[in-house]
Formats: sequence, C-alpha cells, structure tokens
Amino acid sequence: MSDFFPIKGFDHLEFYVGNAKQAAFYYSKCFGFTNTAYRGLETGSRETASYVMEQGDIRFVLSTGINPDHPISKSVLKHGDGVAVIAIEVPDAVDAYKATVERGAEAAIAPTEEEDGRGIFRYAAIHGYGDVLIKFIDRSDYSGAFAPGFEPRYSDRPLSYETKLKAIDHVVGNVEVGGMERWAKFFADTMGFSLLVHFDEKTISTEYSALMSKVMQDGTGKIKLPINEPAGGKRKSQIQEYLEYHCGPGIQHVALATDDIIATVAHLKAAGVEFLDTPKTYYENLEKRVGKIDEPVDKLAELGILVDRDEEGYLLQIFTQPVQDRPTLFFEIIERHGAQGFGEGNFKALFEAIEREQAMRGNL
Ligand code: TYF
Ligand code: FE
Repeated sequence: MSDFFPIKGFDHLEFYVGNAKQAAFYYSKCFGFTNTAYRGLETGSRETASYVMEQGDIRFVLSTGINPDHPISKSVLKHGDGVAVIAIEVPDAVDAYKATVERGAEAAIAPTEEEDGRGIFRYAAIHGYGDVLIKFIDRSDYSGAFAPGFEPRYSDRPLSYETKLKAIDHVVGNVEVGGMERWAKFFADTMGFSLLVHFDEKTISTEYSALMSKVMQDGTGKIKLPINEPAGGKRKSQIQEYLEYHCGPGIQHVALATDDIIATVAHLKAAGVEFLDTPKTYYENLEKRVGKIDEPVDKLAELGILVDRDEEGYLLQIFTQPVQDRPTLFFEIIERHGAQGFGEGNFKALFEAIEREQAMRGNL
C-alpha cells in the first residue's frame, strides 16, 4: 500500500495550552528547545499567542487563547494542555486535503493561502480522533519564520542545549473502546497508511489491566501513529484513565528520538523533568534478556533507561511523568539501534510503573 499523496514528514505539533509564555519557558529551560518565532499581541495577533520551539528536526508550536471564547481557550478548558494538531509537511496541501476528504475524511480547514513578503504559505486540515486536527502544510513557496504573522526570534542557546533531541519518532493516540479499528481504518482508507504492528491485549497486559494498539505508518516510514484503546482487566486501564481526564480521545505520548539517550536523560533529569521509575530488579540479568548491548548498563540503570531487542537490533527508551496536572500527555525519549519496534519487551515493566502512578493518583 502506498500513500494517496506525497508526504515529507512531520512539520510540527501544535500544543494548546493555558499559558504559552510559561510553557515556552518549560520547553526551553527543561527540554532544551529554542524559541525561533513568535506571534502575539506585540505582533498584532489579538486572539492568540504562539511560540515556535525548535530542536533538531523537532518543531513544537505552543498556542494559547487570549480571550475565553477562543476555540483554543475552550479546548484547554475541556482537555487541559496537550497536543491539538498533528501537522504534516506535504508538497501540495490542496492535493492532500482533496485526496483525504474524497476518501471520507471530515474536512476541518479548507485549503488556505497566506502571503507575506516571504512568499506563500499554504495549509488545510481534516479531523482526526477526538478533537485532534491533522493539518497539511506546504511551505515550498515560503521562506519566512514559520508562517505569515510570526516574527523570528533569535534567542540565546537554551540552558540545557545538550538535550540533543533530534526528531519526532512517533505520536500516539488514545481512543475509546472500538476506536482502534475505526481509526486504523481511517488512516488506511483516507491517507493510504498501512499497519506496521498490532499489539493485542495479551501482549500488553499486567496482572491488573490491558490495552490494545495498532501502529499505522505512511509509505516513507516517517510518520508513525500508534493508536491505543483500553481493554478489559481487573482494574482501570491507563487508557481509560487518560480518556476520563482528557475528556475523550486525544494524544497520549510523543516519542522524541535522540542519538545519545544517556546525555539526553541526564540533562532532562538535571533540569527537573520527572520520569517513571524503573525497579532496580529490571537490570538484573538485563544482558541475559536482551543480549549484548553496546551501552554502559550501570549508566542505564542509574537513569532508569529501558532496553528492548527485536530481529533488527535494539532500542533504548524511557517515559516521563505526565507533563500537566491531569494524567494525560507524556513524552517518551527513544534511541534506536536498528530496532524498529516500540519496546514490546518493556510493556509489562512500563505498565506496572504506570499502574504504580495510577494508584498514587487514586485511579486504579
Ligand atoms: O508507543 C508505544 O507503543 C510504546 C509503548 O500506554 C507504550 O511507547 C504503549 C502504550 C502506552 C505507553 C507506552
Ligand atoms: Fe511510544
């Protein structure tokens, strides 16, 4: 199967937040992003303020509503802070919009052109799961800072510039029971994505809870979108907990790739980012379980980094705590050494760690 329109890769993720100025500070000071462009009252934007944050090939846009009636303010009231838009760069946004809408996607933003002295910026959007928008961006005729209306920012290097985050590896959605099939089919039918892996409830279960997941991928392998749904268990699934606090389907985690996870996690931890903890027993017999790895195991253990191996190689990964008061969005940091999986071998240890947190929140 191949895509119904060409895809260049992730363009950005847009977060809707209650206070974009402070969120920008967090992603800069703790995660090592640089603010490269801004739009707000000072630039003539009366309704919203947005901060473009960049690191490696990763671009986050942090947006807030300036009045209570703006859709961003309403989204934040309902969902809390989180990722509201998955923006994909394409060579032709009209073509991407038409291709998907013709195949049954629900239109959200009709093809739009914005022009300034730096060229023409084109975009369109369709609806994804929950209130998430999937935006198509064509910046091939645009050379300005991010988009028209934004002013470039020439910030100093952020404090933790050594975080070395490099790219968006995958973006995961949580949907309601029955939604996994439906949304996997949506990405297949409207965008031509194909199924990379399917984790059934037996692969992803602990003594107490379970979930199912299908990973959908575009033809180039640049866009990987796993979709989780809760499955039955003795206690509440972490996916159910998310759906309750987020008030519906939405983005659960964003995995950020690095080539030096030890340096990245050491910096994030020093900057105050909180991670799920990994029991010391995880590292007993580690190399018996995953084979020989080219990493200092004592350092991995010290930082709580998880290891998994598949036929093609190994990967290292670790998960943050939720990054807002609601137990909703969190980040994964991942370093791949050949492995193209998602850390299946770690699911049990990971989900047990999440359940310990759920218990502390009174949500089991
Ligand atoms: O993206 C993945 O599939 C892995 C594992 O609730 C995972 O990062 C899956 C579900 C989940 C947390 C992590
Ligand atoms: Fe993941």
